[in-house]
Amino acid sequence: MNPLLLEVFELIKNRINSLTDVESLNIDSNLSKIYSKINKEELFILNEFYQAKGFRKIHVEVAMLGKSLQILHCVFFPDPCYELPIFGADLVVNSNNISAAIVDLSPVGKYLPDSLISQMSSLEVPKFNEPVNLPEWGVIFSPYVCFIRPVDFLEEKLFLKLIDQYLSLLLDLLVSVEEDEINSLETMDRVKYQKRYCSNQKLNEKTRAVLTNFFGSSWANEYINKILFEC
Ligand code: BLA
Repeated sequence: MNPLLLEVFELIKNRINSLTDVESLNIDSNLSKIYSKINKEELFILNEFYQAKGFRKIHVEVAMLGKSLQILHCVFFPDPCYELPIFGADLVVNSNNISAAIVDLSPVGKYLPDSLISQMSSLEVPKFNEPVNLPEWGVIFSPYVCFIRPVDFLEEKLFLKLIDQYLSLLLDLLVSVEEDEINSLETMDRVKYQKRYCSNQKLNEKTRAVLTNFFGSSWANEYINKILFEC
């Protein structure tokens, strides 16, 4: 596996293990470990799901599709009773180059919480050499989204550090945030924003194209709707 993906995977797993009341969620084993071989290309997907205080679902996925494509996908979907952003990261490796690296703490309201805005704006985000433009559906991301193509090992390390800093801000926020009632207006509004996050992510034609190419369109649709962005 690509070393950066492995490091990101380990970093995220360590953060998950540090959560309060963390439990792994069982899913259909046909979907947690996927293996298939098509036209001599081997396909592996590993999915892990967790739940913890403050998070309704945490999903980490590693996919190795054929010889050249590797993906690390991770989303921390917050429990909507808490005013916590959605942590999301996606790293795509194409023929041993990181072709896309994105990380964000995305709002579940019009804006991120004020305290988070001040912390995120005071982070020293490096000036990466190859920023990538967001697609139209990317309006779900925060102004602090980082979407780049790392140009060298140093940038890979800096991106790894940024992922860690975003996770650290998220988990610090969890300690101070109050739990709202499940039927409060605030909670219901946050549910609405999580749904919008998922529906916009489903418009990612690049993800759909890759999954369709390897597994066919009906499998890809079901996987996107039920595993990646079920809400
Ligand atoms: C882009 N996602 C991509 C790309 C591929 C995938 C191949 C294009 C990379 C490139 O331009 O070189 C593929 N991503 C996958 C697949 C899975 C996956 C197959 O997760 C899962 C099996 N995507 C997310 C999350 C975010 C995200 C959580 O899953 C953000 C936090 C973002 N990926 C994202 C964005 C793009 C992308 C914004 C660029 C899309 C575009 O330019 O149209």
